[in-house]
Amino acid sequence: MSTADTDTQTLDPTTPPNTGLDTDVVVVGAGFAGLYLIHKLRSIGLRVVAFEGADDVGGTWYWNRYPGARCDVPTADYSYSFDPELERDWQWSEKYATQPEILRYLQHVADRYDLRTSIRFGTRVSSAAWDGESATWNIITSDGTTTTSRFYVMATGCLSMPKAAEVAGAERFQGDVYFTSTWPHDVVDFTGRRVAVIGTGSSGVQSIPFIAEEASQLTVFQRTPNFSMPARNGPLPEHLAALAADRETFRETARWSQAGMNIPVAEQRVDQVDEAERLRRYEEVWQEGHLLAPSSKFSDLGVNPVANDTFAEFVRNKIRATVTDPATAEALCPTDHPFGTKRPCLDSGYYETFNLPHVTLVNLRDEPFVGITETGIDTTRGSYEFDAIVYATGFDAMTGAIVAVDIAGRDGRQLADRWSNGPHTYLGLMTHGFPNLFMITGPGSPSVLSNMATSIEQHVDWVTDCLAHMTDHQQLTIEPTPLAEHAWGVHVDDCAALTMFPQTDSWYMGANVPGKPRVMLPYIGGVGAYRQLCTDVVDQGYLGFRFQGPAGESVNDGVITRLQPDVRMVLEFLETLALPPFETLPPADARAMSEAINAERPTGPEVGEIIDGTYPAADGELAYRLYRPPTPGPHPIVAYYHGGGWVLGSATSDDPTCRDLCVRSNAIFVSVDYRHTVDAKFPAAVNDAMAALRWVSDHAVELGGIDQPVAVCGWSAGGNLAAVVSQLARDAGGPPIAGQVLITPVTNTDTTQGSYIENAEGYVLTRSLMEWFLDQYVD
Ligand code: FAD
Ligand code: N01
Repeated sequence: MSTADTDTQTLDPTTPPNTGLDTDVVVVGAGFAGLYLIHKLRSIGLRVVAFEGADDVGGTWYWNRYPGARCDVPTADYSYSFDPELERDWQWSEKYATQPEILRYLQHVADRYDLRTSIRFGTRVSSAAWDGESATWNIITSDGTTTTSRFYVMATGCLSMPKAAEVAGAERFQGDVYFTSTWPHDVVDFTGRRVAVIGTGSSGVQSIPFIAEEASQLTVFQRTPNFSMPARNGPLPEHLAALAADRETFRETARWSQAGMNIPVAEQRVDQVDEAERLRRYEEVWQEGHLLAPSSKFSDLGVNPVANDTFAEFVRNKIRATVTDPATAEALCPTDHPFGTKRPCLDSGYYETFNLPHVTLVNLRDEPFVGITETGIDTTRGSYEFDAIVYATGFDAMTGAIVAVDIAGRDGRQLADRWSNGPHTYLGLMTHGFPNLFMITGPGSPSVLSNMATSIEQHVDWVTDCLAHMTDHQQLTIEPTPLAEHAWGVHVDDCAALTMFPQTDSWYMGANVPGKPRVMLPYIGGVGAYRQLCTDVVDQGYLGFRFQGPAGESVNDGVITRLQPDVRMVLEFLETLALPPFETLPPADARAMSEAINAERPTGPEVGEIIDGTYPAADGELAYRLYRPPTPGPHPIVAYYHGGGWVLGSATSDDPTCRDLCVRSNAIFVSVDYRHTVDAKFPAAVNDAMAALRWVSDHAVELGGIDQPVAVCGWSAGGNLAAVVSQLARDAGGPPIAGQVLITPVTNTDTTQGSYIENAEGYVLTRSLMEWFLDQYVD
């Protein structure tokens, strides 16, 4: 190790050097992740040097010492599980432990496993450069030292890079300034002082009631109201008893769960119960004090805006019932984003605080900042004088601490450049072009959408196993392939697209930092599913990774998953039914089987009205079913063609889908029958589809539609018909078509191409089934 400063620390003297490098692994960060990493890496005989900018261990829990700081994942879940002895020895005192208690725990862990000997405190990593010739990372730290290492692991935290005060004139203020994210170690006493808090995320919501207890006057500056539920903290959590009773089951359940903690996930949707039952369950949620309590009651709050709004309105009503001044209550009610798409909070008396006579809410939506002055804050409506300003304005999350280090990978490529349009990772663990660089809970992993203790342990275990594998196989470098990384990015986006997260400006989307690319940063497919994919990658011979060693290069290129989680769920369910392939049945039996499967589906949401009728098709009357939204009309109107390979299905076979489309798009859907191929081959279905389009267009106003062109929509074979009638209508000069919605349409009959090959042997829609459908449809 070369150094500009002679005062160097002895680093991990327990293992002798064996590579000519200063160390085998450089770890950055000594929070939950860094500490466990040091312990694990040392346990497989690797030399470790860790750098930590703080003076001590703890990470998040070292820096965020603001009044009221606690975890909001139950403490029993939010702790290490790797050592049963540690679990038995450490006794937590509350359901949600305070910052001092969690910090003491992490200090205890550092002492217990003698981790400090590997850590250089008060030392920041400023740059890191990969030398491809020697397969070495050169790490430069704030003390001017360069450390050479084979591997470089960033355990730098998802929420460790505070945002700057982004209010004009912030530097002018002459009073005291505090950031919740870098709170002083000395006691801060607000007694008798006029205090401003800017920001109402988790840090603001936790600290505001405590600051209000001391301050003579507290003014809260709120830009976006957040959803918060009472934490109901207490000394006797049932959780701790459950953990103590059967630790291994408790931990293993969390590891394979959706969010890395012990709470059941609901199977019932909101629309499957009546209003009284719904409100009863929401009241239970309110009493429970758990961030995931809502999703333990209903399965669709995260994906269905109508369902979500029932809970959002419940919370708003709680706020209205708590806050006595109606204008303040209304200002505190979140209305611009679905519940959960910005991180909700758990609080201890947050809303009640606004009933105190010395506490004022300033709604920045009504009166934006003009700027900060020497003595206070000016808004468009007035000037406020303060002795202290507290910024609870959050973090440059997930990527901030990583790109803050000047990282140059292969051929000098800068990480910040490579990620300029958003982070690119494989599994959130590594990024192409940066060999031997690992991230713990990096972007593209469940990380902040989970109990981070669980996710951190899983990542650390994976990385350690990987390095052990490389040692065993004499591999010097590892790097993900472009294909694997690209496909993972698509999968992360696919999962996010199923939810409402992308609609909301949140730090999950990078939207809280001016100029930051707007992409979904964490992976929302679930902790258990993610763990399985990481395991599958290894079991398939480190699929998607390229290794290099003295024996040469080995690449096992490929894609770990193409399936969206909802599709995976349906397919896996269908597989459990072990049904005969449709194409082995006579068409009539295939239809009967399809109807039997459909009968088992959940019903769709309530719509305003359903009308069954008939329309004049090409060769006689055929059935239709009309779905009208529950809102006042007239509505846009859509002619809908069901799926079923031109062999199966009917005007009513896509009932749940049509209900869903109707409610979500606020449009009338008219699902029409068309003749099946067995009764009448091509072009009978097309002729009927065209007749349906004409009839719906001609009767749009009568059916309750607005007097405008209709849209067409179809699923699968119905998507094909919707596309075909659009082209025919265009060529025939009408009817005019407002737009097409083609849901996984059949666009091509060449079964030697594209998805026919990719899914040839897959579930249900195999190439042989598609060929059977086409054979039935066209001679
Ligand atoms: P951190 O704890 O953030 O540690 C990273 C460390 O890296 C820091 O100490 C930092 O100084 C250091 N570092 C960064 N860059 C450099 C550099 N270039 N050079 C040297 N050192 C560097 N998660 C939950 O699951 N449940 C909760 O209840 C919960 N509560 C939270 C409460 C607060 C107030 C905050 C801010 C976050 C909370 N989180 C919670 C998320 C929390 O960050 C993680 O749970 C966890 O503590 C992260 O651990 P870590 O080791 O990955 O990162
Ligand atoms: O940060 P945030 P945080 N002018 O980004 C506002 C974890 N955590 O530190 O929403 C005016 O959530 C901003 O407004 P808007 C947890 O994961 C957990 O509170 O951008 N306002 C918002 O109100 C959490 O999600 C706990 O419109 C400005 C607030 O500041 C994450 O850390 C406790 C502004 C920032 O909220 C971050 O939480 C604490 C500006 N220029 C943290 N800039 C637990 O309870 C920002 N804001 C366990």
